[in-house]
Amino acid sequence: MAKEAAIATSTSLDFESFKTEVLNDFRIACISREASLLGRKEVLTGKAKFGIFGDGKELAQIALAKQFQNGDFRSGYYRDQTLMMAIDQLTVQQYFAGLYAHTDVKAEPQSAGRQMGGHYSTRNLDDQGNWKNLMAQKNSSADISPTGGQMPRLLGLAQASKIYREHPTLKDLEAFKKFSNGGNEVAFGTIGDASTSEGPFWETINAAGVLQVPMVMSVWDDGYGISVPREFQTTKGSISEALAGMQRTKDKNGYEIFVTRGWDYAHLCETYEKAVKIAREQHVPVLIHVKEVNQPQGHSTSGSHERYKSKERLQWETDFDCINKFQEWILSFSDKGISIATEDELNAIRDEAKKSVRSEKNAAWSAFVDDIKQDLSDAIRLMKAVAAESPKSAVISAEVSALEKAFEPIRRDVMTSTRKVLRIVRDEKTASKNALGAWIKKQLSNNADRYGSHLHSESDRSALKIESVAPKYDGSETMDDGRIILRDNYRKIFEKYPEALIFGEDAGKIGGVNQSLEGMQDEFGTLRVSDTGIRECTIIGQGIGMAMRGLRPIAEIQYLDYLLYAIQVMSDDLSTVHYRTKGGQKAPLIISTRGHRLEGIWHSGSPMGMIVNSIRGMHVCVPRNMTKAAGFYNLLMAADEPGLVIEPLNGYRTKERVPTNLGEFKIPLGVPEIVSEGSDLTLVSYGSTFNLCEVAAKQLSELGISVELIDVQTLLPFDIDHLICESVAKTNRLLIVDEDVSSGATGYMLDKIMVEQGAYYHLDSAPQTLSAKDHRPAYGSDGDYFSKPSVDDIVEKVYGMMNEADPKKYPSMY
Ligand SMILES: Cc1ncc(C[n+]2csc(CCOP(=O)(O)OP(=O)(O)O)c2C)c(N)n1
Ligand SMILES: [Mg+2]
Repeated sequence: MAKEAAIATSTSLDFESFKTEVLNDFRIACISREASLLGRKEVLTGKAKFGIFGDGKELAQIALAKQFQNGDFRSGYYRDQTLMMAIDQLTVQQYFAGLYAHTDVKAEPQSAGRQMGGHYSTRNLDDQGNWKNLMAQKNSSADISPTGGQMPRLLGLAQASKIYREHPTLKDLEAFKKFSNGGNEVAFGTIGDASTSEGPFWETINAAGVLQVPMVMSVWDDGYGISVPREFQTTKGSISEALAGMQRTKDKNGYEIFVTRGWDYAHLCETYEKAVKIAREQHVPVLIHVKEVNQPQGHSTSGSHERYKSKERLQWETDFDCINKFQEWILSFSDKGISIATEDELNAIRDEAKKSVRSEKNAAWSAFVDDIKQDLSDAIRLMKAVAAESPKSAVISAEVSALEKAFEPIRRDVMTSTRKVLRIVRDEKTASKNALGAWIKKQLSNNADRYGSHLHSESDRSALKIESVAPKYDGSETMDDGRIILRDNYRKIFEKYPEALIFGEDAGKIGGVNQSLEGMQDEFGTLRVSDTGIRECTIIGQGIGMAMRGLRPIAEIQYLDYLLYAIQVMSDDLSTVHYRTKGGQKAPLIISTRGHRLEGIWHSGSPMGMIVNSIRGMHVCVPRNMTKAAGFYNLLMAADEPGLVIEPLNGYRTKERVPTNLGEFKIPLGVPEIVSEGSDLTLVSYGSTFNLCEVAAKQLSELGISVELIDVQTLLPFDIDHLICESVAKTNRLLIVDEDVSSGATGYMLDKIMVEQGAYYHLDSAPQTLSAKDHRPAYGSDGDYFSKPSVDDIVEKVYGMMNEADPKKYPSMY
């Protein structure tokens, strides 16, 4: 590109300002590069465990950063250090703190040491868990490692701008000014060329084109995904060619697609300026294919690129090193008698970058080590005191001196030594032993905070702190279909929360396949109640991104069976966001679906064991009827964390009493309901099988068996106050019933009740479980009968347990 044009595109800056800007960009590029080079050394010398760096991607990110405004969001991946530095959201010291896994959030604000280096984020919540003013800062959603995993949420981050621009009331409400200024914010996505092979990439790209959201998608195309070249990844070996059909035309919406090169500073700047303007002003998604991006150090510290790159390609990495190219470009100005800088001046910038990065790295290391030093000196002092009082002082002293001599000891070394010493003196009764034991306990608790806090909200709006409100009834015993209770409850939610949105397959125009949203779109508009494509993964992504920008989305997944398409993003992204930022970000998304019963292999699923084990960090509600479901929605709306509500599929047309306080009553989480009291056996279930248990309990009472019937109501959290254990203490027998596979959610519940709650102590019979068959349920009512627990199965299972206990009273049936 011509130099004059480059100057002109720089938003008509005068030459001095232009020069300053260019040199500042050069400086950032050099600093970032030095951080990559030194970062690799830190890993190779053992000071950090793993390194993955942004070398070679500097220029494109600097060009992008120029267009990044306050309120904008990034959803990217591990190569984006330069972007984070250029938008002032990452210092070099913080960068190294991340590499070392410094657990102090002040030193390492990205994740407080929880994530590998190279995983970036901004702190969007204050210390109390409340939203900061996101319009006063540049924002990055927290990265995750699965390649392409940043894509679904990117869709929602971009869609939030559209909602804020087009929503009839939100833009005028003071409370939402911290999230948007009339929807002018852009969501910037970044991805590597190889990761565009992932399904979530294509799903997101298509959905953003359909939705027409302000998303600027950059592909850093360095030609490799670790060792696998682009030709094995992408049709035509080019993502922009493969996506060319998405290009918008005069009459049809679509994408604006740009192609540029990773070493061409002027063209990059020009491209980003044009591209972002289109996205920001017109809400049109944009793809920027940045080709010819370098990878000077190869993929990561896990291997060397000499193993798989040709000599020519390795030579190209040097010849087209983007910083060298940038330097050439700067120097070429002098041909025309205008000078940005001389070679000496540029070399001075490089030298200065080297020095400053080294000194910031040293500062990060000192801060990291200092944090551990205190623990180390306390541990040594306490162990020495133990040695002084113990007859085994020789072996303890050896342990102490090994720790004293250890090279760069970490917390694990300190803990291992102290715990070993405590074991050595386990039979001694000395004050020093007690002091050491107390100190170890305190350390375990401190480290539980360092490494284990913030899986859930710790704010005032934690779901566990929201007060429950019982459904009220006016005594008229009005009954209606479950779906009507849900629908009318949704209406109340939508009136109360202007930021509430619901979307999913068939959720809009027809009001859901079960009519639980009937008429909602007419009443609240297509922006708030909308149909989506068939794309469960990005329906959740829409929800995550919008929830990160102050909206309250309810993402509809048509059937529980299809949640599997979304489980990856729920597990990797949604469930971990609060934890992986140590409370720096949240996404209070509600996911609504329906499952259990019905018929056929893919319309009757209840894979609850898989679900509860993959989404720790979320709440999982398994209501047995729609009043309960509505109560969970109301509670989750008042809270600030994500939850999944699984409505019982066969409950939409079942009549229920209609509460008078729709939208207000709230069912607490983690509190089972003892639906009927009994003395012979505790029968535990949830959702649709609970209703079968209720029928079975009546039949059992005719057989002279008194069952205490408990609905667990939520699987995550599970029975916080151990009510089930109390029940078992009374009945001394336990049967758990559900329609997951064997050892699925029944195995989970059994562990909770027996191990965590200690109910084994009260048992007179072996605890039992009754679940569905391990095959998927066959179609039709007979398929259901022979695949899932029936009332007969439940009755006979309970009866069998009683027969074993008292065969005289309960003679064998078979
Ligand atoms: C889902 C998933 N599969 C595999 C990996 C392992 N992995 C990490 S990076 C990477 C290559 C990604 O290449 P590309 O997207 O081109 O990004 P680049 O590293 O080249 O910038 C792979 C396969 C992963 N992190 N996630
Ligand atoms: Mg690549």
